[in-house]
Amino acid sequence: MAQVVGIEIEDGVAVIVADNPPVNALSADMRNELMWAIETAEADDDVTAIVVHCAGRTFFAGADIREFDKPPAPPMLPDLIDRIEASSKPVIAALHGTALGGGFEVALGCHFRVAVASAKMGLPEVKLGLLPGAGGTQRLPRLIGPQKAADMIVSGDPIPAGKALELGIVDEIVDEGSGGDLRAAAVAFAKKAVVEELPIRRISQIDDGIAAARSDMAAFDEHAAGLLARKKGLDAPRACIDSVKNAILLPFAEGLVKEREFFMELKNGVQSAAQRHLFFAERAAQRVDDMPKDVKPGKVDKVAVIGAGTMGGGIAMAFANAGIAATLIDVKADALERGLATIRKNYERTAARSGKGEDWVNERVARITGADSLQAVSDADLIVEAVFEDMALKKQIFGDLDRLSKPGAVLATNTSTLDVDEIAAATGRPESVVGMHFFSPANVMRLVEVVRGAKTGFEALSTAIAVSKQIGKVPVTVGVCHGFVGNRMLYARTRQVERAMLEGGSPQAIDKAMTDFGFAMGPLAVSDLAGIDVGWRARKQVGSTIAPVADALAEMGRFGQKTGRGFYLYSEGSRRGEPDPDLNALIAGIAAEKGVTRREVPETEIVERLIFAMVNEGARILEEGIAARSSDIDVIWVFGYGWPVQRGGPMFHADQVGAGVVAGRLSELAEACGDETLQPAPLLAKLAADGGTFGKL
Ligand code: 3H9
Repeated sequence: MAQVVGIEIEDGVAVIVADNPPVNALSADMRNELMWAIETAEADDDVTAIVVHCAGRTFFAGADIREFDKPPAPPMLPDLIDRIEASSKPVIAALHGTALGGGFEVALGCHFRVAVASAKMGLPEVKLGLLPGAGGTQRLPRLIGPQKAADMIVSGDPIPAGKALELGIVDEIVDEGSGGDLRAAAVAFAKKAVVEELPIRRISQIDDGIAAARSDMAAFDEHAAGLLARKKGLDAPRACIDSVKNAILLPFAEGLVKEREFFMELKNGVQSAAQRHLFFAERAAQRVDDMPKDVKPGKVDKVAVIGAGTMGGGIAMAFANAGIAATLIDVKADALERGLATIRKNYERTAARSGKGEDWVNERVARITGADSLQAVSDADLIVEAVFEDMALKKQIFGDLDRLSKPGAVLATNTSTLDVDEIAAATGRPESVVGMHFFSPANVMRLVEVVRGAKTGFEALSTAIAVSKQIGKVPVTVGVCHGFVGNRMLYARTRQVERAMLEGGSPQAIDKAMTDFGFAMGPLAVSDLAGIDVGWRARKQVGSTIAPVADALAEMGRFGQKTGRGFYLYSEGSRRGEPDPDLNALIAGIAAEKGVTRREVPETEIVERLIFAMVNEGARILEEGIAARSSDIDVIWVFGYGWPVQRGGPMFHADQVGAGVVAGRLSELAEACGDETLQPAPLLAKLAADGGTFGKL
């Protein structure tokens, strides 16, 4: 019967080998066969100990997430793990790659753990809107104490094997660097366990770590409150804490039952569905459906970034952080000097905050070299132009790059709005030109919109995608239009933010509606932070009149935080905006000029106006083929614009609300205010009529 699990006997040790590429997910087949294997090995009189080992690149990376949308199939993972733990013969987990989620829980059900030094382990379920549902919240606190367990479970971040050894999670580390072999080491450990009669260690029966916590629950509660403080709006972290608390207060079996209840409740809820959607959406976004299989991305060892402003500096840092040498080019010597100084200052600030030393700063700074002439692009594999948004200047630069860069170099523009095809036409090699739209601050924000021009070649495209991944970004391929996907939808939202203000919604009410929806900051507080002048200048260039209130503020020199006045007022040195009592009169004046009648605008209407307008623009973007799939739009908004993960992205959210409801409300709003852009896009109208969903597109 075995398809994914085999048993190999070595010197009386049964090595259970699981092989289910790519990540050895614990699918129903896998659970079934592991149950068979453990029972077979235990029943075999010639077997004295058991090793659980995985073939391929990793130990089990968790439950099979795709199964969560189907009815549960036995054996359930907690039962399998209980069975492993109950074994009368010592069971040793041999860990390599990433032992995550249910995979790590299998390891915790084993009696001992041996790991290669490069292994990582952890419980990332919270990132899928879940809690560990196969004993993780009950066993880990018993092994390492509830506070440290809560740290791992609530953050979801994996830890390296060395740290796991320190915490007492792992019993032995195998150094592959000096020729160590994991399977051989695990078998040797198993034999030692038999010969030395090491007591079988069932974590469910350990009480030491939690006994101390039981006598000081206040300390745990305080620690937990700190962990939850930054998880506003998310259900899973709270459940993680409640379940760890059960580990302290309840017998193991009862804690396990409650953990299962939490797990099922979260799994069936919309937050986890949203976060699971994003897990697969992030991976799907990296695929270009018509990319021929034999296209290989070019190697990028050296990057040149043109323009030493905030964006260029951030981009150079993003490469330097990943160990790629970058030349920062600016023809203005003072701008270059300022740019390089800012980079050093940024690294020093990070080092001071995170306790990193001078060496760390110097190492990164040394990867970035300054140059004041475009000639310095000559040996770069990838060139990213990041000068300000001026088509004539960009065309001139790309003409120069055509002459100066080596054949095969990828020529990327970081434009956030301009026509990549027009820029590419300034060169004699448009197939090498691509957009790489980073988001500010570029060393932090993870999204890169990879803009595919009409003539962009597959090699350049695949290199831009691969290098973005290499530097830890989330690349999403988009087509050419004004603002691409993210900013185009942002403009649609800005138009409605402004309309809501003119009709009577105060900046505070609008920001509150969006933070209640789940955004960390409202759109107007963000404008004040980023600088109202940024959008104002961009709108002036294209003659856009969508933001009369913001434009009026900018004309008055009210640029936001940097001038102490914007949509809010900021007292000296404060980043907390206070409402401006005079702003209402200014907005009312603009409304009167435009003939807009003012009224009370309810919060629900603000949310619908802003969010549904984005969905509508997203539908147009899909229709035009600017985004390849609706889930790409969700990834862009989550990773580039802080869309709340628990709402899965604008298109996922629209499916939750229903296309019919979205289209209906948009028609009503369009009617009421005469804004034709609010009329449902043909695709949205079609989904509404057919009962369809964006999720299928
Ligand atoms: C859990 O365990 C719940 C339990 O507590 C309780 C249960 C009762 N399932 O990321 P990659 C696919 S929750 C299904 O590109 P990498 C992935 O979609 C789970 N599929 O590779 C992709 O498919 P495709 C807790 C999965 O090397 C392919 O494998 N575990 C799963 O960059 C390659 O993935 C996690 O949350 C899965 N569990 O990174 C871990 N994992 O080629 C989730 C991956 O069609 N996984 N796939 O696009 C990861 O974090 C990364 O995949 C990993 C490898 C680090 C393992």
